[in-house]
Amino acid sequence: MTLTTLKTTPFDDQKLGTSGLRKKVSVFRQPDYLENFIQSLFNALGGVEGADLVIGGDGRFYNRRATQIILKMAAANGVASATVGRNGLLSTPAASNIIRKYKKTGGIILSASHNPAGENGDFGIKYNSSNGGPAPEKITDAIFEETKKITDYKILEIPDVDIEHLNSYKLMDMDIHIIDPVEDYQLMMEEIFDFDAIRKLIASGFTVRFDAMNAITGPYAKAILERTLGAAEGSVVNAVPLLDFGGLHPDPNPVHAKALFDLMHSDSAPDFGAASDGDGDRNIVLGRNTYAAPSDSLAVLTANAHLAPGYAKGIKGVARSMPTSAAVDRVAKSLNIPCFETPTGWKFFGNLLDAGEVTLCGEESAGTGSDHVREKDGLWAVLLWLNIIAASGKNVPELMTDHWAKFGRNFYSRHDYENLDLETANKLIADLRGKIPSLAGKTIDGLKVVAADDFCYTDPVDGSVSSHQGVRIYFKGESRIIFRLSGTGTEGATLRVYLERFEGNKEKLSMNTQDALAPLIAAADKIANISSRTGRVEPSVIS
Ligand code: VG1
Ligand code: CO
Repeated sequence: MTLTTLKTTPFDDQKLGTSGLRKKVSVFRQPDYLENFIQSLFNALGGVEGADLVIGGDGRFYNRRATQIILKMAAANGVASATVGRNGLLSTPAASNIIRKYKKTGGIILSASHNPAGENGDFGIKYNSSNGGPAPEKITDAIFEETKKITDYKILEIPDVDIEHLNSYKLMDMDIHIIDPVEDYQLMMEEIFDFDAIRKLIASGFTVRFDAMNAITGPYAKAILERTLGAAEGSVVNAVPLLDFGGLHPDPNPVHAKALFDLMHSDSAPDFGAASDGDGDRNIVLGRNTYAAPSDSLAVLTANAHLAPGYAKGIKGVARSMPTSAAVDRVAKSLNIPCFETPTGWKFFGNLLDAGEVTLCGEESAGTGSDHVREKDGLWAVLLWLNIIAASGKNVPELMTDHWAKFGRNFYSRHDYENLDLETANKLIADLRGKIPSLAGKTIDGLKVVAADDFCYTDPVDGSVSSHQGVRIYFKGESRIIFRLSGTGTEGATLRVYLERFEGNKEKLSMNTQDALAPLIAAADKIANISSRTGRVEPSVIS
């Protein structure tokens, strides 16, 4: 066994985005690239001697290779123990749970989440701290600083180690524990939810379809929905995590989860449909002919969470990312609990959850979660929906209709323009920022602007400030448009345009969403000149 220190030079592109470092696999496969980043991470943590780390990922191409490299570097850097999901697999929420439950120093999650996988696809790495959540900006900035000055890294030069068998063994002085990726996660779900009630619901003939999109949630959903809760075999489809996700793009939205949407709008629709993303932290939920869009889903879950044993005492508060619709704000108001608005990305919920200020959190991008872990959690949301259905005796369409009748409806949609020329996109946003002072008071296509700003967030717990989090334009009548650039893409730039309008008129609640938002869609193009600047006549993805 040879412990080596190898010379290296910095890469200039290792800045972390919304959730860690995401690049093409071909970038990660460059000599020393991954090693640079991992050593920079270890350095940014002040060294990892004696640390206990969790390692796992979503099963995509390069997951296993990266796991091997990280284990050899961890041992060489004096890590005390590494807990690894078998075959290097762990969903993001499961990893968060292991860190918290066994009081680990932190975890390295190997995933590019919803980005396509395979040799020509994307790979990603992020670090989660001892609270189980994505490292805050203080740490991600420190990692980036290290990547700029790194000179060498430590690694063991040895053959690959066994990560295929549930086992514990030593690598130099480091303990390696290969664990079942599902077991602890399932135990946690059984504590939060009324499994007997859900089992009864399913036994009564309630049918379920869960699309794991060939990514990490397959093994979790099979174990919990089929083997434990009694859903018929085959209820979970695309259940085996594949290196390239079978060519699917596991971003659960109407475009990439089209098969599920088609099924749920057909004559053979089951009672309940759901899908998750690459690393298992996102979810979408559908009923027959009904989509519980993520912002609405957060609102319905907040209003009904008390029906699940884990939240029977009620919830302390909620948080949503800024572009997420204000549907949940209305529920919070009626429950008389605080509602926080944070920048995009789960790392901003961490402090609020740790401080006990909030119980539930969510993002418009199909992420919902609670204080049970410090990540969004796809299967958790699905189980909470099932628990609510079992306890209330109402199905998804009834829950949605009742909700809108009580609270009104926040029509909401996100339009993504993907793979734009980077310069064009940056200029579009820069010009928008410049326009902010002149917007207030203006009337655009009959819509009166009441306020405009570039979202700047001050963390209520530690006072840290994050600026430039999205251009917000508010219109009279509780409508708004938000513009921001994605921080998770790997090709060009993605412009996200978020559109929202509140409707309280009972006759108009069942309008088509895009129709309901049409005036705002037109105004967005007028304000940002999207089509003339980018040459795009329509978005790449509408969700
Ligand atoms: C996107 C979503 C954001 C989410 C992030 C990570 O970020 O909009 O809500 O937190 O992905 O999700 P962006 O910067 O591309 O808009 V995941 O499932 O990759 O951990
Ligand atoms: Co994800």
